[in-house]
Amino acid sequence: MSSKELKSLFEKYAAKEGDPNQLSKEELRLLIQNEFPTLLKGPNTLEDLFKELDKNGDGEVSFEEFQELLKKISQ
Ligand SMILES: [Ca+2]
Ligand SMILES: [Ca+2]
Repeated sequence: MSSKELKSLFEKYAAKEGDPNQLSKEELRLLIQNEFPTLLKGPNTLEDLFKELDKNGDGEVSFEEFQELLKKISQ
C-alpha cells in the first residue's frame, strides 16, 4: 500500500466523527475491521494497537501516528 492510499483511507475513516483529522478509537476499530482484519488475529487487540499508534497519548490517532501502521502491515 502506498502512503497516498493510506492517506485516503485515513481521511475516509477519520471524518466519521469528531475531528476529521484524527482517528478516534471507534474510527480506528472500523478502519481495522474493514480494511485490515488480519491485524486483529492472534494476540493483538484493538486496545493494544490503539495504544501503540497513539504515541502522544491524547486519545486520538493523527495521520502522522497512523503511518506507523504501514510498518505493521508490511511485516
Ligand atoms: Ca475523527
Ligand atoms: Ca495521538
